[in-house]
Amino acid sequence: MSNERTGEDIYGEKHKDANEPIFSGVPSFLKLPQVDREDLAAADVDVAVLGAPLDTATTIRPGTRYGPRAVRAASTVPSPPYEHFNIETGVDPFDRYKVVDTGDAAVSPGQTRKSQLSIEDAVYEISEQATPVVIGGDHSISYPDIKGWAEANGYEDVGLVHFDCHADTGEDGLTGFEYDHGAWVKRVYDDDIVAGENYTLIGPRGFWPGPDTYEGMREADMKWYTAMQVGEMDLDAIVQDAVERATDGTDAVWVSFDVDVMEPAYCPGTGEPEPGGLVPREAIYMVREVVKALDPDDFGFDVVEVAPQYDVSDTSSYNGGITSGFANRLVIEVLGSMALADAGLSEGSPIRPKEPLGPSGTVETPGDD
Ligand SMILES: [Mn+2]
Repeated sequence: MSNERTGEDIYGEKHKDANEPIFSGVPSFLKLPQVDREDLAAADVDVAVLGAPLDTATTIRPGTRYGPRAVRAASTVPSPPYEHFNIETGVDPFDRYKVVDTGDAAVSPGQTRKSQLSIEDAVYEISEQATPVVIGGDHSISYPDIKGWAEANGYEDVGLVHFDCHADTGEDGLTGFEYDHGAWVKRVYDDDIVAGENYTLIGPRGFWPGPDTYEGMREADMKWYTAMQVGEMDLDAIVQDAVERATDGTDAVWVSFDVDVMEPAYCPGTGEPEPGGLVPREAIYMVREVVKALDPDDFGFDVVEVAPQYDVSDTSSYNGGITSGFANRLVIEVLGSMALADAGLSEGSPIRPKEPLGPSGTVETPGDD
């Protein structure tokens, strides 16, 4: 895509020099520059990554406290960090945005609410200067994520596009905790940050929450597309509906992605896997298209529930398992779509073959005789 600056302009000499082997060096996200949150303004940052390693609001299998570190480890593949031209979308977000890693929010296991408020403060601080991209942690972090981001920007009405196996609209969690990872949607709804008609859930299935909660969602004008419907329907129709609902009368849109929306075969590294989920192409496509249709200046994103100890693939050398790798990919896709939207483009400039795709019809095959 045409652009006035390049990654080299943004990242300077490090743009080339940082091309070191993937197993070497300090694994910040994508090995991007590390900047303290209080220095974001001086560093003229566009997008800031934050880790939120909290998992004590989890009721089933814990372990997402290791999520941010695992996603960072997976993100160092491939190198170099500042060149990510996506051959399908034809866009390199690092030619447009200065993206940095701000490290993790302070958390204290055993002090769940205090940790959530610390995450809220960190996201607030980031959001005063940059677009927040938060890597969890369990899904309870999305309440502080959205609150901190909305307060820093003065957003009163926020749209929410939520990819998840679970609605997370429970009044509280399995054991009654109000700030449980299954209750954060109810918290933003009760706080009047997200109205039901601005909320769309993509990918639910299974048995939780129960019918009473879904009745309440229906009454609140919330909408959802089950995982089976994602498989059956035109993905563009789902994307268009979710975007229209999220942007209707709102100031900004948050996209929240729980990796357990995925079929566990593709994302086993999560606390509560459920059969019958999305395949990566469906998820990547929808995330791409949703974010492309939003205003990148009034936007935030989190990816949550990566629990690397349940992951498979290359976890022993700690270059990340397949679930961590998927979460890393989603973040890069989000950045790419933001860059396209920021440039006013609906698509980038992928390099394509000279010949149109499909058989040319000019070659005689034996069957023609
Ligand atoms: Mn979930």
